[in-house]
Amino acid sequence: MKKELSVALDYALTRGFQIHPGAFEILEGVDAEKLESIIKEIVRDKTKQKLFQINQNDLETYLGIKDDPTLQAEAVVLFDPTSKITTGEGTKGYNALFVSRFNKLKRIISDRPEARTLRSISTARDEKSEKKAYVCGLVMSRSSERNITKVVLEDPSGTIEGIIFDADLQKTAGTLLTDQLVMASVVFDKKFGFIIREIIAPDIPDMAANRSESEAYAVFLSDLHIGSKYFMEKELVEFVSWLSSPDPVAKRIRFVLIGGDLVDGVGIYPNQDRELVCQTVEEQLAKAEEIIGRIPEYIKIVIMPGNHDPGRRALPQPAIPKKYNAGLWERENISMVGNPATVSLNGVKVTMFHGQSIDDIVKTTPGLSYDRPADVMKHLLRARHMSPIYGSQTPIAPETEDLLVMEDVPDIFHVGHVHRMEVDRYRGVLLVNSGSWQKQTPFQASVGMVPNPGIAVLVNLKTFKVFTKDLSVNSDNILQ
Ligand code: D5M
Ligand code: FE
Ligand code: ZN
Repeated sequence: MKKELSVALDYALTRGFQIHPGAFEILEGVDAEKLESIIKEIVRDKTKQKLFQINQNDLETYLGIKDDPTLQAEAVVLFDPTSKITTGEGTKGYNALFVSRFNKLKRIISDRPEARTLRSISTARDEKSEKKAYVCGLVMSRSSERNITKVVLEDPSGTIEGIIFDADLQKTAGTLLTDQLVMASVVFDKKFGFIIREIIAPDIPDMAANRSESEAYAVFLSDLHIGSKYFMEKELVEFVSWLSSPDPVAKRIRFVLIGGDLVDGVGIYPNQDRELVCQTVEEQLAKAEEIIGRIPEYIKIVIMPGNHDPGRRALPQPAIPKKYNAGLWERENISMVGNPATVSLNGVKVTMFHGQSIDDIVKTTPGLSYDRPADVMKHLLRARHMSPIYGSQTPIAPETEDLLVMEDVPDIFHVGHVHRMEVDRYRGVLLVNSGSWQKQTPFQASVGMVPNPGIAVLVNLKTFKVFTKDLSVNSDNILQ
């Protein structure tokens, strides 16, 4: 028994109280530092009432953990690419994809006041105006040499190369992602050609977030990698058991979101079989179902795929196909969605994206690192696109509609993939990278990636207060 618990029990017993076994069980689950005040308050109140027994009901009332019917649990899928996937053919498909990207992002950036005088690139090039003209286009390239930066933008009418002299603006230009859309003001100079004076990203407006009316909590998880030798099964099972414990926070949880890499998959990287404990996707998903099945049924669960899950590899990804595990699909409290997806939890809009593009962005953008995934997430919000860079490591399918454009601004942006739990905020949006439940793999150790696995992120959807539940304590999650 914990020392704090025996002290609390002694306090009640020496004052002539009897403690009911049901009450004792609840007390065992209460945080040590809260025990003293809880017991003192109950003893004080019940002494006044001359009732010298502490039962389960007393504790549930005091802790506010009685099943609260006013706690809403409404999960609605607002956007899911699964049924919208209509991949085009080859070059034609990619042309359609980029036309769609340009049009959608131009519509978004047109809300900016500067867009009132927007010119097409060919018009701006013909006019060669010495007065400021605004153009917008996808970033084809950016390059820096000898104190100047050059940026090439493309819209459906043509391309334009602009030069930047200003040091601060060169820094901004240095963080532009290839194939993202930006608006730029240019002036024509007889000696240098077009000089860029401003660069404006679509970005998100500063907005007050939607809030849940009741204090329901959501849990953010990702990168479980079930089936891998390094999957932290003991810790995840312990966390899942905690969900049905009498802990007052656990009792308020109504949603669990899983942001991809539910399982480790098969044949994802060379010689993966040596690092698997379950050799088939079906076996891995059966184990996933067994663990997820222990989550109380009143909790709504959303499952999105990542690059390790079955289905297709290219973005956008459809939901994990039913043929691999019908059980997950058949559960009433589970929604299987594609990647990316947007769900409403009691009115709070959550955009979920596994985060594959982070690898390409970290590699090509100065100042970004795997340790700070939330900074990369800010770039995605500014670009209003989940995966702008085309032709690098992240496979993107030639969809006729670009489903990776972030059309709606979320209240919470949930990403995973890099196995580093981090929480931040950007312009009223809560950024959650939900880390992982897989210990450091030999590959990660070889490239110096240090994950912080085994931490669940919990958000009170009314107050947006964030809590973490760290199950990794005392577990040797780093190989080395
Ligand atoms: O990816 C976890 C992280 O590790 C993610 O940032 C990519 C990186 N990673 C994993 N395997 C590789 C290989 N083979 N090359 C490059 N980067 C890699 P996860 O999706 O969980 O495997
Ligand atoms: Fe992962
Ligand atoms: Zn991943």
